[in-house]
Amino acid sequence: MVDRFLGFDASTQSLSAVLIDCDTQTVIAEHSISYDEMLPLYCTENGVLRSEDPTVVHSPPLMWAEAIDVLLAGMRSAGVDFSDVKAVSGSGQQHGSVYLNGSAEQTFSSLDAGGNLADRMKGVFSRDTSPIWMDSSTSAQCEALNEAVGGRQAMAEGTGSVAFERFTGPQIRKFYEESESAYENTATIHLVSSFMASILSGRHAPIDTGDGAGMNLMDISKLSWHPKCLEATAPDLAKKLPPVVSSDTVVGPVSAYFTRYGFPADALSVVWSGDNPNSLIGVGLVEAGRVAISLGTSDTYFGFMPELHVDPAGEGHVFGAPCGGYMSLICFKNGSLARERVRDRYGYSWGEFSKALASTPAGNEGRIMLPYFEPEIVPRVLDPGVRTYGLDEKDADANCRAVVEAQMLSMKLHAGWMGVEPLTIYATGGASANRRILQVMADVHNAEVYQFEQGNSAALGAALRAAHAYFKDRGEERAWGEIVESFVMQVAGSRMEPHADAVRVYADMVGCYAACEEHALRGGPDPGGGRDV
Ligand code: ADP
Ligand code: XUL
Repeated sequence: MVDRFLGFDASTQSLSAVLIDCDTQTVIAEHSISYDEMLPLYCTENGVLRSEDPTVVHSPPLMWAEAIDVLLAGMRSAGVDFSDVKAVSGSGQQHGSVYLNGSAEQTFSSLDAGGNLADRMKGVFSRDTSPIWMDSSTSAQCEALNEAVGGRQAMAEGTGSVAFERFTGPQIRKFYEESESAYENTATIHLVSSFMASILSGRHAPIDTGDGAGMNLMDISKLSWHPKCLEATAPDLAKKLPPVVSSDTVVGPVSAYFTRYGFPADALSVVWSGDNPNSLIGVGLVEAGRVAISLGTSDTYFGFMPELHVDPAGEGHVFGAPCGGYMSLICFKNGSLARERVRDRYGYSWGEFSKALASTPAGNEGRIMLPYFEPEIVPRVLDPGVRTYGLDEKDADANCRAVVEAQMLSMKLHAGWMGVEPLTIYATGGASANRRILQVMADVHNAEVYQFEQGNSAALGAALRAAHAYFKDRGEERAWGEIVESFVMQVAGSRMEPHADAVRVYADMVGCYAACEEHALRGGPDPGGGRDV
């Protein structure tokens, strides 16, 4: 018998899938499509739609649906065989919300009644676009929600995070305030994860406790909807949200629609989760003490957290962990796209960017950049703009180093509340392929850093969750350690050691970086050389 499992990753810029075989303990296939390239009709740039207001960032949910067809058709023509797939799950970019009218239920259950996914799904939306995690347009709603539940601390203790602009609750409230009749027309509100899972399942799928925690709507202790938050957000919200369930819930068999790609009729569809909870599994962080840094569209810093405690400064988040317990996380919006902005400004390739890192000294001779190309999540910056200290815009190599050092120093500065001084960091996401970036990571954090065989930890984590849920459903539950051990493999020889000299430089520099933040964001004294670009 062959036990194969498929994990999707519906991320900001692409849809990917990883097919694993639990018997041979191998990754069988891995495919990815970029929305901009493969679905140009939706006119996205880096997977998103911008508007005149830079704080408003949406994506078309119909594009995500169509991407499933494009990806699976591509995999089939590349010879990938789905006939032994036992279960499917997935990973969604977190916080984004999808608004469906009352016809969605019937549509999900009759996907195979003719046409492709995009044809079938066209009429189901009560809102054509979905606000995503990059949207920061809901400050007023955040303030109102924090107040309604008894203040920032009460919101953080109740839901795992203070109200954040990109979180789903504030976004829903804004939609209700601005488009009341469209809100009333909305029968169901999904996350990206539960929307995609609904397509795979042919019925409304629930939301798991990993992704549900990114909404400011879920009680983080009880792992169920928080009545006070729901009430404060919008009328009748309880009726519009799918149930919240544990991350190993089987939704049902995969929709009959997918037999056209060769999926067996009895393959199971398992609840999806957010990309960060999936990555926790996909890098094997099922125990405390180590952390992972994902360098994707966003940069995230996260770890397993056995006991619940929230960030008193209100910058971090606590989500449910798919393996039980919790995970802590901080998210930086100016991740890969900020590195790309600097790289592109000087017409560099990634190879040249790496050379720039190699040819400049740790600490950049005291030159510092605050890389707020976009509004930033941590620290909270609503009014974007890059600030530099002693850095000459014409010095291309120093600017490349400055953006990477800023990102790593900012992580170091803002992750203290998690209470973990990591000796080992697992690096994942697209930019983790770049070893020069990882050397800065190792030096700033004074930790060894490993790369992984499978760079897409979110899709791999989803496939591993599908496997865990499948065996549990059969009454043959396997320990998480057993599920992840053979797949979560560090690249042989990828271990990066911190360099003692650089570690000393950064131990001093973190204070200077904090002083620059203080000056730029809170009117602290000018640490010298400051000017904006
Ligand atoms: P997502 O969060 O959307 O899943 P990925 O994890 O796939 O994103 O990462 C995509 C990003 O990886 C790209 O935007 C690109 O900037 C970055 N990237 C890819 N290769 C390199 C490289 N060699 N060096 C630095 N960054 C890279
Ligand atoms: C996490 C966050 C991002 C998105 C997109 O809170 O906003 O990491 O999940 O990757």
